Amino acid sequence: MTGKLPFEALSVETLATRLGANEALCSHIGRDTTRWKVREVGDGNLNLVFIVEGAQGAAVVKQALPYVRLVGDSWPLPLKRSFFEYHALTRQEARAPGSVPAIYHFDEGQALIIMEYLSPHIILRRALIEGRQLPNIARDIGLFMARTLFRGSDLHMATRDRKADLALFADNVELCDITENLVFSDPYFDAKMNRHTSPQLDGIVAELRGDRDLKVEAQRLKHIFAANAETLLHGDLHSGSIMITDSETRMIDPEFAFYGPIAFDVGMLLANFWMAFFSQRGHEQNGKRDAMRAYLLDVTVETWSVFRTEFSHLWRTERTGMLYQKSLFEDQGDRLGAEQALDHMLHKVWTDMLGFAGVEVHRRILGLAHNADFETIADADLRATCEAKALKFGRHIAVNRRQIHSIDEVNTLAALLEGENRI
Ligand code: SR1
Ligand code: MG
Repeated sequence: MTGKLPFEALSVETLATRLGANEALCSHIGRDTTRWKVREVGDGNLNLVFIVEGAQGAAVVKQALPYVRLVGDSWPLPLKRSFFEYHALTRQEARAPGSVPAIYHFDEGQALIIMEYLSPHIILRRALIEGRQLPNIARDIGLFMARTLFRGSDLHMATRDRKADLALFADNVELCDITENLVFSDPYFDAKMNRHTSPQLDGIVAELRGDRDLKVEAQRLKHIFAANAETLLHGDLHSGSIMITDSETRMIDPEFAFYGPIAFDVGMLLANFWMAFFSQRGHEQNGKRDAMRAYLLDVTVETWSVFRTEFSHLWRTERTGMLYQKSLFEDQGDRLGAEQALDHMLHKVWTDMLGFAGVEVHRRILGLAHNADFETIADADLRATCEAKALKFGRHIAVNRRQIHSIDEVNTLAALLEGENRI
């Protein structure tokens, strides 16, 4: 296949014929296509994902479709998201080595990326629903976020390179548009594709949509998201974008990558841990999940702590960009000045992170794209009870984010809400 052919979606039936001469794929899995086994395993909202197994190994072939898979061809979406995913993966690998799948081949015209098959990894969200406690995720994800977010910014990069990258990713307009609408606006009015557990949540949904402080805050956060091109974000760093084993963690799917605020990835990620926490009550058929709940809150504490510590370390050792130059601080013997600026920056990340986390929780319960943590709770009353607690939590941290000073405070609130038994 060459990039010059018109785009054509792959299928289980056509993949071997169409990619049988692809050198990168053949060299990883074997050339004998009669021995290839192809499965389509995409369970995300947007793309096709194939696992191709050959005599020598396996690989993943991910292909964008010209529309949103979740909705269908009534919602067109450009193929170029594959280009942004490819470029984001290469930068993430350079900035946080070993944190993403290896790329074997990219075909822009066919919007496909051939990459490492991660096995026996599973999606982190699934593991959390099953009640598995993974020992390394907080450290691995905290390091990934600090390294990619610091090293992709003007704190570290040569500003000419960062500006070129900013221009490259600025064209990821349609994927940003999805986030701008689905995360920051749709949950707060009667948007066409919204859905929620009804009638159980009707009352609280009406309350949130009438909540002026919340709506203003969501728009302030949208403004920060759209107008603060600080660093190259993953852009969709939820627990469905992370693959794990007991000892390994890899981030996948950065097709929403663009230059935005440092706090966005951190907030989205922590929101997904808090949603996992609130959903545990719905997964207690085989026993109580008290230990899992305690684990999840510990994970939020450790993730934030690892992120802060690594970001601070990089600030002290790799601050080579045009922001907060060492010539103004350390080179003049003013180490405290550099520490003061770091404190200011981390405080802003903290405050904005809470806001982004709050609206991410809301959109997964009120908007189009729900998450399996809640969706797999079959009993609608039980699901609504879990969701209502999460909605209250999201509202509190989004609106009060400037008055909340520690992650222990946030987790105390989560535990209090979790203990409540009425909606
Ligand atoms: C229409 S796409 C819906 C959601 O799926 C992706 O994973 C992103 O989270 C997006 O917001
Ligand atoms: Mg995705």
